[in-house]
Amino acid sequence: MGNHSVLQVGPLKPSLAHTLAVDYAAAVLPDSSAERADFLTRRGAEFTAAVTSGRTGVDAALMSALPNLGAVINFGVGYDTTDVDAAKTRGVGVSNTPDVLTDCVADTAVGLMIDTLRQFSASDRYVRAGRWPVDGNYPLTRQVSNTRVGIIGLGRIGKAIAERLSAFGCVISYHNRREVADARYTYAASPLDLASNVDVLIVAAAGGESTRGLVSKEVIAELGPRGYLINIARGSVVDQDALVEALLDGRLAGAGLDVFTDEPKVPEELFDLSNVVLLPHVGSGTEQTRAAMEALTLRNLDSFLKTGTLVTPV
Ligand code: 8YV
Repeated sequence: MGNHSVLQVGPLKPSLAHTLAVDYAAAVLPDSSAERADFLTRRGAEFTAAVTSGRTGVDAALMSALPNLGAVINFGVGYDTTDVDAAKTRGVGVSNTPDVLTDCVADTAVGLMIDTLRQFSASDRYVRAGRWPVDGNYPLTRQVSNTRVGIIGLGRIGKAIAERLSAFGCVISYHNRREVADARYTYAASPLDLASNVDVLIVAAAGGESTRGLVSKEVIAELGPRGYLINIARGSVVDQDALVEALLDGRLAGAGLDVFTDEPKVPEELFDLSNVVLLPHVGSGTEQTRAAMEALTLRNLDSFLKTGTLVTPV
């Protein structure tokens, strides 16, 4: 593989980290900032490829400490932690792992929506706490089928969610940067417009600066006390403080969240609410999908090392 040298940036799936170490003799970027600075001064110029995940990414500062970097290979579809503009300026390619996780993330969105509206997790806790024989039947919850669902971000994952929920008889509308030409769903020009016409708002937009806070305090207010928010995208797309306040005050019917602004930190004020479902960012987390993501990550790495091109560039 010529003069190539591979750097692992941040924790990765153990089998992927193992392959990188054994088959590619990859180095691992140290965690502590003192060690990291010393490592980069000594060895920064060696590396031509960095393998990372959405959790860590390669920012502009790290990129400039890796002057011979040619590619950032990202395990995951979201790459908001990598500075794509800086990469472009430097002629560094960036790849991600699209398509292979679409089904699992869409499954998660639908599962989370059902759990949130029907309160299955909370009902399970009710049974386990021995409350059924003592307190009687569980309170009534909200119907999922035939609801009006708004999707923010009608990309691959957004479309897969829409298809699934169409089978539930849900009426789908969406907001996207641009109207999607072949979409069968009603377009809303803004998140606010979308929120005013739906029972459930599902966030499926990419993270990053262009979508930061798109689900604002005003959008949450528009959803209102009968509305639900589901987020399987990135915590940054939602004003999390406003969301927590609305949930605590009963100004929103409920929320299902797989992602948060400062993972793995989750607002503890939400822990006691039965109308809120909290997942530890498991959207793509099945054996099958993670194996496919790993394989695509390695295909991108191999392709870059052999030909200088990426299989799935962003
Ligand atoms: C991964 C994700 O868990 O693909 C993404 O963007 O958020 C998830 O599939 C994550 O990237 C792994 O770090």
